[in-house]
Amino acid sequence: MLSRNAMIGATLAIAFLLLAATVATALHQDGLADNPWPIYVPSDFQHSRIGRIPPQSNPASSAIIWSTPVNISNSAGTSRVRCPSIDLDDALHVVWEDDSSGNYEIYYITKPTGGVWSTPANISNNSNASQRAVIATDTEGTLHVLWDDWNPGYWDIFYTSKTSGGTWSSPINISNNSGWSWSANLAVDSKGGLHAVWTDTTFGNWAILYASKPKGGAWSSPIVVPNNPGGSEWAAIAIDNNDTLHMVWENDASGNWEILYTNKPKGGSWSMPVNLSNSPVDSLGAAIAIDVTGTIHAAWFEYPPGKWGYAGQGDILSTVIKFH
Ligand SMILES: [Ca+2]
Ligand SMILES: [Ca+2]
Ligand SMILES: [Ca+2]
Repeated sequence: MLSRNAMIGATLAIAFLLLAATVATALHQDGLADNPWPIYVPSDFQHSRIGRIPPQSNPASSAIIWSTPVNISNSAGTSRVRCPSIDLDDALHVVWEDDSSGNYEIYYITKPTGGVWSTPANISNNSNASQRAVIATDTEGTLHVLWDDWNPGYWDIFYTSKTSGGTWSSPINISNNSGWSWSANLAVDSKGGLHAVWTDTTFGNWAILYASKPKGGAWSSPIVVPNNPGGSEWAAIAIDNNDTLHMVWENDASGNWEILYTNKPKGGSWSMPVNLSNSPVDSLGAAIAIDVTGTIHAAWFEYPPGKWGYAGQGDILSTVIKFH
């Protein structure tokens, strides 16, 4: 197993390397599987391809050498990706969505270090649209996956897990409300507790909901994260070495989209949001990661007027938040 710091470092690297894809899929605003808006996916990710960064042979070199992309979904249908969502311990774990069965399903694939890719496994396995999966591993190697599922009539957040060497559990509905619930993100604390956030319309305005699950326990009832007025969506979450949660998301209360930030110490409450972007143009597609020093990094797109919705036409801004 990699050390926690190494995992954080690797997660940070992946978060930023995949920022373009994250931002691109974040433009899929309305949660509909049949969204008429095009989803821009960089060509390297068109078929759920990922690359691997080999060890640097020359530490002085700033060049990153990517391996040859491999098509790991190998599907006749459409494989859509949120990133694809990747986590790693001593293996790579990847989830994505694919409609080759006739409806979108969540597929899982893994590759042990030095090994080969497994056969994709359908882990949602229902007749409804299942999409936007995220995956995380805990300290014992148990895999945890969340995704959006059309319930039907409204979107809910579904959860399944798999212990090391075990099988996938029956999916359960952790949002279980009549609003639209979508775009979940997941963090795992040092005790194996899970922390989920997602966008939800149940309480009027689009809001960010939060639910947690202690190791071996049940999911809590979701609560609304303290919020500005206006709509909130697309939360990204990270957890630091003290098990403090850090979250960024989009909010339009100011009249344009801004990136807000809040944190929640272990056992504490969410802080009041801070506006990180504070710009007159639309600020969208936030990502967050924590490096080995505990410094928190947030990045997002700033879109010039009239350019919203076109990946690659915005500027990527980043903010460093220092707490220690
Ligand atoms: Ca399905
Ligand atoms: Ca719901
Ligand atoms: Ca802005």
